[in-house]
Amino acid sequence: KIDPNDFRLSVAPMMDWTDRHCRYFHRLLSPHARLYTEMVTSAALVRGRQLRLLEHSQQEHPVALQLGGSDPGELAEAARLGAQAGYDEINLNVGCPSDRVQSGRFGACLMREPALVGDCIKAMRDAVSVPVTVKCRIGVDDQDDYADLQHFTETMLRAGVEILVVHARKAWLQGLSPKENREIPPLDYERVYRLKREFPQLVVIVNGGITSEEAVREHLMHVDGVMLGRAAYHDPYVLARIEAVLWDVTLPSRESVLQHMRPYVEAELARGTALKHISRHLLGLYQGEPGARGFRRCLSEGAHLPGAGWSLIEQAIAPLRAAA
Ligand code: FMN
Repeated sequence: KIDPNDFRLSVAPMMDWTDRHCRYFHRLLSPHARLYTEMVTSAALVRGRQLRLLEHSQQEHPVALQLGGSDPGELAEAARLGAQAGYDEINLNVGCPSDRVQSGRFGACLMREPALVGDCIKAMRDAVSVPVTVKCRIGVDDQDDYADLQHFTETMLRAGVEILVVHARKAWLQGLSPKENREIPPLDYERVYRLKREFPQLVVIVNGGITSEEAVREHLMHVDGVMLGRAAYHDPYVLARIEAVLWDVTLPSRESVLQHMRPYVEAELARGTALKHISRHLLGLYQGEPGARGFRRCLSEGAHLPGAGWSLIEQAIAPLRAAA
């Protein structure tokens, strides 16, 4: 049985960003947030047998695997592999507009084919017992009336979707880069709120442009959950502030969060992971604080040097500690 409370806060799937190191860090900042993997294509898992893409640590839970694809049989098999690997949720990407993704017929272009998405969802649901969820946009190209979103949502509900994440802007499939598609089409939160009013049984999560705990509070008056993408990456401490507000816990210091990374970093270094693959996700921790630039510079420059280890992180914090 799905508890909407479990979906109040999540961190968006982001290619090249939300890898397992990043998710481990975000988990320390927010013990309750739902974390999403980068998108993994069903073809990579099923045809390519790239099962290493499913690697994650036990501390990441609750963690969702995001899949990209449009072949019901292949997605069902990929979902099964994901559930078997321990993921708590399987999410289908129906919102990503990049060219590469369109050529394989998945991502946002699938909003034009709700029936096909419905078939994918049914096949995935038959294959796993964890929730199967969808992440979509409010529209694509000229298919951007509320009625289009309503029809898409009805089809998802019929296919058994109980949780829908909606990036509150449409995507232009021609002419805009993926980055422009995250900035240019205007945000329309009201459409997402309306969806929740009209489909109260559906757990609705709003995404797009959310950057503060105040904004989170406001959105939660209208929908079940919020999903943060870029803000969580560039200013990760916002996750701790939101956690403190939503779950009424005391705010940990930035430094204590970093110190909790230490055993993880040391274990990863011991298995041969280079520090830079972990430290790049930490660069924004002091965003907005005095000394943030020095911290960022020390970490980003030092992490490329051979043999970089935990002492580099201590070195990056030292001036901030002295200032405090
Ligand atoms: N959305 C997906 O559904 N799957 C992805 O793999 C994915 N990769 C992304 C990579 C980057 C670097 C960024 C910035 C966004 C990506 N997105 C992807 C979109 C985000 O999940 C999110 O919907 C979008 O950034 C809007 O939320 P925000 O304004 O909070 O960043």
